[in-house]
Amino acid sequence: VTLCLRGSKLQKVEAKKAAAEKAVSFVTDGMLVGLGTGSTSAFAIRALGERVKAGLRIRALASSVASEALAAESGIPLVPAEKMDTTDLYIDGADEIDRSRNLIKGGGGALLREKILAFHSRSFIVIADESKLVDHLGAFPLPVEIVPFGSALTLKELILLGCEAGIRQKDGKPFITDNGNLIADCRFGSISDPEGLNRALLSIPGVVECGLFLHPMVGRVIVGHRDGRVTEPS
Ligand code: A5P
Repeated sequence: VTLCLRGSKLQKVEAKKAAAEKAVSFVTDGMLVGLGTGSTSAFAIRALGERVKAGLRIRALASSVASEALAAESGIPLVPAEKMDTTDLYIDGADEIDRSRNLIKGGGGALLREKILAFHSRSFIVIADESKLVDHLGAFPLPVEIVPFGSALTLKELILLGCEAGIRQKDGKPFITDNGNLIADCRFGSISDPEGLNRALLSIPGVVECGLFLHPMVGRVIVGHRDGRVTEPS
């Protein structure tokens, strides 16, 4: 059983890597590239670093402190935050992807910076292994970034929208985002109207952003499979 589990984990890693490498093959000289956050994005950052070492000339913007550190370690030239501009290509993972290319993101807690970079990109490629494809969004708890001030009241409002919600914890303490905020993980079960929910969430004072990345934000979805193939679901 242990060997089997280890094997399937390895295959998942290969699937993520295959999707990441395919997306990185679209990066060309002179591009400003947005770097996502999470384990799949980490493969993309490392693959991009390899291409930079081989002579590719690009600059990059990172969606989290962790991705910034990985990019620097991988030799990718980074643009300082105050010189931020629209990226030519943004590459990032997702927690769930539906058939209309709507996403849930933020499992890693970086959804705010990710959404800013995704919004201000000329092209957004989502990379994932096949386990992220779903018929309906919502089985994965929707991450919502909220400010600490009044967070108990904000949480009550979130629950009134029909979910079970809790403040994300890490090592026995509330998880704090790179922006100094909290994450409320909201279990809606199945989200039938993502646009309506996005609007309702953003109308609550104290909500900074939510992890719904909705069509037409996403340009392409590249899915890696356990046998190493990559496909683009239509
Ligand atoms: C980070 O905040 C998230 O949006 C990630 O993109 C998402 O959680 C996917 O992460 P993995 O690639 O690690 O599954």
